[in-house]
Amino acid sequence: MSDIPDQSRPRSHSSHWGVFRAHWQDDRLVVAPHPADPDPSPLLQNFPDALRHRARIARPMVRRGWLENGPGPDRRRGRDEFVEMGWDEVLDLLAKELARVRDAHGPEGVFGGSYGWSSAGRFHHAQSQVHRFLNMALGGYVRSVNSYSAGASAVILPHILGPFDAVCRRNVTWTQILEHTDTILAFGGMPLKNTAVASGGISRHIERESMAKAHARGTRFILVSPLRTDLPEEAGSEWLAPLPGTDVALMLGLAHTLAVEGLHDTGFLDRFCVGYPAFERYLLGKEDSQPKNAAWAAAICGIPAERITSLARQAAQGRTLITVAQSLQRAEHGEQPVWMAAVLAAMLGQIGLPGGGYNYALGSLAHYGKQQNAVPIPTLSQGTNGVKNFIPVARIADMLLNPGAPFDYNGRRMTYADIKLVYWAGGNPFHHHQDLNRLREAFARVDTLVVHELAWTATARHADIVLPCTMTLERDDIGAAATDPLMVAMHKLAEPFGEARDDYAIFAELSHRLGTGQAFTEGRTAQEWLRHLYARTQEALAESGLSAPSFEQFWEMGEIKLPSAPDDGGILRAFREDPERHPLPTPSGKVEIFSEVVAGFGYEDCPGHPAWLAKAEMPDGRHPLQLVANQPYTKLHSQFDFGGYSASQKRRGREVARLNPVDAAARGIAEGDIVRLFNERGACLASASITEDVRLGVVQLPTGAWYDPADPMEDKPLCVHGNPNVLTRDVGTSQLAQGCTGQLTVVEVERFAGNLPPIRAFEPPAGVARPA
Ligand SMILES: Nc1nc2c(c(=O)[nH]1)N[C@H]1C(S)=C(S)[C@@H](COP(=O)(O)OP(=O)(O)OC[C@H]3O[C@@H](n4cnc5c(=O)[nH]c(N)nc54)[C@H](O)[C@@H]3O)O[C@H]1N2
Ligand SMILES: Nc1nc2c(c(=O)[nH]1)N[C@H]1C(S)=C(S)[C@@H](COP(=O)(O)OP(=O)(O)OC[C@H]3O[C@@H](n4cnc5c(=O)[nH]c(N)nc54)[C@H](O)[C@@H]3O)O[C@H]1N2
Ligand SMILES: [Mo]
Repeated sequence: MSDIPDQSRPRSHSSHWGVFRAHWQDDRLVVAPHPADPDPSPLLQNFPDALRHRARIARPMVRRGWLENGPGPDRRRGRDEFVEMGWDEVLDLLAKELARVRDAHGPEGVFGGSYGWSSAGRFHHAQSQVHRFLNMALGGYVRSVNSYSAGASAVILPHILGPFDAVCRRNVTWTQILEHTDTILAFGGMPLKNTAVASGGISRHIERESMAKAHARGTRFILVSPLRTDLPEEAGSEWLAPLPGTDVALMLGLAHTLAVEGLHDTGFLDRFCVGYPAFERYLLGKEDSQPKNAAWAAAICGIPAERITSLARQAAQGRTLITVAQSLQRAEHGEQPVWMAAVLAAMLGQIGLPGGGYNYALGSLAHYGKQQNAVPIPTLSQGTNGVKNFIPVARIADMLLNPGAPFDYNGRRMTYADIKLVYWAGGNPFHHHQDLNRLREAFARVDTLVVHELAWTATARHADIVLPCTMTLERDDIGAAATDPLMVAMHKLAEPFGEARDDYAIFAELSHRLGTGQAFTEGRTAQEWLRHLYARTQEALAESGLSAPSFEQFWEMGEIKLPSAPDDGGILRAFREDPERHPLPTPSGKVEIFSEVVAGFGYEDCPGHPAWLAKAEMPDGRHPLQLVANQPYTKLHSQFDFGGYSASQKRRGREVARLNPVDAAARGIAEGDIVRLFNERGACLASASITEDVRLGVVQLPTGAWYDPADPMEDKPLCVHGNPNVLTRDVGTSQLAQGCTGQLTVVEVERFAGNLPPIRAFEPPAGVARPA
């Protein structure tokens, strides 16, 4: 298994962006999508060049200042040289440092949240590995909860409808849409670039053909978004472009029209919901004398009042599905659009009907709109974390900068831990976090930062100890996701780069040094773990009376098809069919249009019913443009930014920023010009693309370009490559959820007239010998 017998024979593998087969031809890996995938992702072509790219990390490295002065706060992180070290020596050093922190500060001094997507394999899943290791070797770690994806929605949805998965994943499917849906009102759209991706893997990209078929049958798609490209041409959509961040006002305008024209379903509101009367008083302006009518909404969001009223009437006819992209809640007061869309769907009375109601995040990832598997997929047990303290994931810099300070989260008053050591494996905070110059300051405060990486990301460059790990193509694994019918044998396709080791092997070695080797490995090699994890699915298949191939057979076949659970609409359908027998898991058992629990928290930034709340940051004279920092088209997050497809879509080596012709002309910006985007937090360069597909007043720069400071010695260096997170604001969505708000920020853009600085993001850092 683990050696590579016949390199010219295609072998199966999987990634978050698709299942594929690969073989070697003339010293080059040839990657071909799964033959049954109707719309494979071009992201697959990031693999071949990535394997042996100079950005890979060849051997363990230790930061010179840390080595010479020992652990401690140090502003030289990200500015210092590195020293190469052999594996035995570096593992001894790290085991000693872990023991020091454990003994002096306890596991409460270690942050092991280690947020990030790493790779699709279920065993070599870095985040699971690092959590398991820290639980067993140190007794636990300060963890993070929720995600950058769904920071606000994951907290608000259980208060108002039910668990996140019940609203996103086990709800409306594309099959139901094809049969039943007349209108889809898609806030933030359903861009095909986003459904290219699902964590754990995706074998068939069905969204393009599903939208084409639905459109052909007569489904009307209405795109509410600053970018026309947020729905594909196949959907034949109408495009409405409100000012970003103002969707709640638009939704209230729609709701007001429904209420005053008697188009709302009072039967549904009475029987299945609580709190509509209180919300309606707000909607009609009974308390603040401001009805949230179409004219009021139009003045805020920029969609004409007549279109708002006609859209409300249209939505009240036939089967209507409302979707809200994750992006809308990755912004200040991100809880509000998630909640308000649910209220709108409740007023339309269609929650729980096939193809109707509300499916939060449908179209944001390929997980949603699919059927669940009827058998469990492999997962690695993480053990038990003895530390109770945690942060909402996007509060990382706040925590490191303010040890001991209080903060609010979902009704609790909590305290930030005092972190001495940060351990990261499988994520890239210099990709995912906001206000990167502030993040650099935060990382300067800890004693030790340890990073396992396959390439020289900015996070690796800011570490004290950098351990090179294998990438997915360099090891055997099993790919599977709860909403994809294929479980994939991920065959090793290449030898590890340089001295890179699997995360598992690194943690096993460290565990042995810390005396917890047996607990961590349970005496299994990596190959034995794969068989062990496979057995769970195999047994479930056998119990269901289905064919349950042996591990050897599975490995040889390359994939097995898993059975699906019925397309039954989940708990929302069951609730609609019999609300007494199947109440929702909310406090009232019903849809909470007003939540006593949320109101009881007393948060001004998240009151007891959805509301339009003024934003701290809106475009103004100094920063007149709204930056949309969305998911990239050419990669998953920052992964393989140095890969062939990602590189081919850059211009003069930089990320592309898109803006409207009117905004470009006003600034003397021409197609292909290098521009500087800036605000008081930072600045970055990008190549300008001018297009009517972007709303007036908006500039769009996707995330994903590796942070590349012109002069790392500066406190707020210019990022020459186009990482928008030097511009974004590091604040929580509200006291309720404290989610990430990276999607929107205000900026100004100008033509960059200076000499173009070189891109160095993919050059190994100073002091590192080039691999032979
Ligand atoms: N401004 C702004 N910021 C955002 C967003 C936004 O919309 N706007 N979106 C946010 C969202 S939704 C998300 S999910 C986050 C994503 O943030 P992340 O998940 O942190 O981003 P990735 O680039 O996927 O990071 C994964 C890292 O793991 C490494 N890796 C891959 N395989 C392995 C492995 O086997 N072992 C180890 N040790 N490492 C491995 C990769 O090289 C990569 O550096 O970004 C968030 N940030
Ligand atoms: N190719 C690719 N696909 C991905 C990812 C990736 O990195 N690359 N990441 C995956 C992950 S982890 C996640 S969580 C999902 C994220 O899914 P999302 O968060 O939904 O993805 P985004 O692309 O950030 O945003 C979708 C669109 O919302 C629009 N938008 C932004 N702000 C507003 C607003 O205020 N109002 C309205 N109406 N629209 C707005 C933008 O035009 C944007 O293109 O994507 C997944 N899919
Ligand atoms: Mo995400």
